[in-house]
Amino acid sequence: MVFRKLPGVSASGMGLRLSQKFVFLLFLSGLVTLCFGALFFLPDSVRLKRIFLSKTETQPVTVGSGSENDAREHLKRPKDQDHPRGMVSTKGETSTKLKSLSRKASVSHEATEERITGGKALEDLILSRSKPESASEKATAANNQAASSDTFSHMKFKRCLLKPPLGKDGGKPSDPKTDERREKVKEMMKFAWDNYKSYAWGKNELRPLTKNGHIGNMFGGLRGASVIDSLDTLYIMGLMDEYKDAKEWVQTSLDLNSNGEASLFEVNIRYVGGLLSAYYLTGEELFKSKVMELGEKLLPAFNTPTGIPRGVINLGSGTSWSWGWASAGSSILAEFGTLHLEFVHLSELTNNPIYTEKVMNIRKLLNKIEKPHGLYPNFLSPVSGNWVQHHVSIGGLGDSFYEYLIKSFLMSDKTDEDAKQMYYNALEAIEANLVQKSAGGLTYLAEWRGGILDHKMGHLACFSGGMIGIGADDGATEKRQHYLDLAAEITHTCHESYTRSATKLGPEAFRFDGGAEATATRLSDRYYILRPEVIESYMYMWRLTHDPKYREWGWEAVEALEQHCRVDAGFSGIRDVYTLTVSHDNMQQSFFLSETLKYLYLLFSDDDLLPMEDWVFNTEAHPLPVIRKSCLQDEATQDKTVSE
Ligand code: DMJ
Repeated sequence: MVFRKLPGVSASGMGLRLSQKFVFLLFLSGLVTLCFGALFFLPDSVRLKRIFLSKTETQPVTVGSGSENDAREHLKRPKDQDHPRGMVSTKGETSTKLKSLSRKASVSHEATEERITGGKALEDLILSRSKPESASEKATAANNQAASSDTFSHMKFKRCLLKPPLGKDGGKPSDPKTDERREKVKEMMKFAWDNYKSYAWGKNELRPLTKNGHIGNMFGGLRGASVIDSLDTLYIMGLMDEYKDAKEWVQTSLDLNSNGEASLFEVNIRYVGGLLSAYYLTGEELFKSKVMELGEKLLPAFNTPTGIPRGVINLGSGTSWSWGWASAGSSILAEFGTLHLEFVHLSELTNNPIYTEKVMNIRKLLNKIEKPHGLYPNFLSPVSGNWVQHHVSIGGLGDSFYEYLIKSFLMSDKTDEDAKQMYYNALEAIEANLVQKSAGGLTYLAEWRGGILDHKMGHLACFSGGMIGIGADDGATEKRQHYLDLAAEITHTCHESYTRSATKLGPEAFRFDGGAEATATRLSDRYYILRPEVIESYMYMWRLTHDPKYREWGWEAVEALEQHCRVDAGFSGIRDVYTLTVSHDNMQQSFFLSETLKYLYLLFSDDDLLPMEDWVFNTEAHPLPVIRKSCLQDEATQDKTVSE
């Protein structure tokens, strides 16, 4: 028997009976287990950690940026090595210990909060660790492991905000008429959501006429775009039952293991942006682990000689390529230039600099490259890093690149000086080359084709009123009023494009030539697909000036949407804004729930709902918090002290 073989002591020689020997050994092994376990569960000790944790786990991550090899390396790395290497905290011991504590299961947000406030959370952490894993817990175990490398992210961000995100009373305005209007917008959201839920649950968009769902091919097999795009809107509107349904869908049905071809840009602004803001607003770890898993799947798109990502990526294999319609295999400015906000936040959440490195590499290249008249053309080769065509537009293909420059500056707590400089330089070039005054006195942004102006402005370009407005404070002091005036003039022109149509909704593009003034002259430009940009500018201009006309203009849009776009089972785009016999396009776009209705709701809310000092909206209107580095570092130090 094994007892007899124990070296040194002969159990039988001590005259013990078999049952006594068994009890003795049981006691001995219990003691050993207890001592060993204590090494891990007792408060952290640097010395013990040095002995028991391997060296690699405490090394800061060092990853190169933007090169083809880095991305290939990333792809080659076996999955199980990916997280430990990629997600290791660079901040030292506190997070390393927490990581080892919560290896197996997700650490609940509530437990984390209690821990910070000195409650019994350490116990909770240990208990949650030993709970048996459910199927869905298993499915996200890898992410939870990474997510827990910095379990305090949400609390840290919350403590670094200047004001409560939802204001005093959810932004409820004191004026009854405005409140009534706000309630109307909330009702529209509920109607749009309920119909999506009834007829298209889990699909990407609702088809309100045929009462079914639409999947499309923009999201590479990912589903539920309307769910992800709605999470934060439902939450800020206080539609909590609906929000809970949406959250549950994410928990049970959002499958990120798709193998289809996705637009990097669309997945980033809708899914990454939507999950990030849902996480920051609610603190639900579920959203954090999902967004971390998704973020990682996007990295191979940067696998190009320049690090400029291609437009399309297969989310399963990581292979990427350019859009067939983009000239000479080029990448699109508005696509690769609209990743910065989300990717910087991915680095914050994961403690992994790789995401920031990827977008900083894009920034560096764009800053360095020669620009015709200071303008940024819309097509760039991801292979050579040169412009492919000299088409410049503040509307489609270019738009959100400019938006992300100024917003990167604002989101960095006004520390990202390069972004600021690039933004104001670009704006100067836009003013010098593209800003025009029509015969009728309307200010508009023309497009530029190799030096020749095309006197057309797209609906998409109407976001620029708001953008120029929010950037007015940070340029040269003497230009502040000038920028506010320019922002107001552009917003006015966009409003004109609405008032000059029969439906009071604006066309996809309007022109200022051949006698036209803010009207579409081509049949193919007459449609309206529930886009937000004009209303987005009303919202910003309202916050910046409190001129009541912006709320009135917003209300005109609500009435027009109700009259022409609301159908039995949701809201639909229309084919021609110039006729009252409307023809519906049978599509309730996910950005209608994410942007159009959210901006309307904010327009009729007090300014303390998602205050602009604390929040920056991504281009799909998902709010992301300002990153206050010094505050966050202080918080990290405090967290460390608490844990020691
Ligand atoms: C949205 O997905 C985003 O606003 C994007 O930047 C541009 N197009 C749509 C809305 O029109």
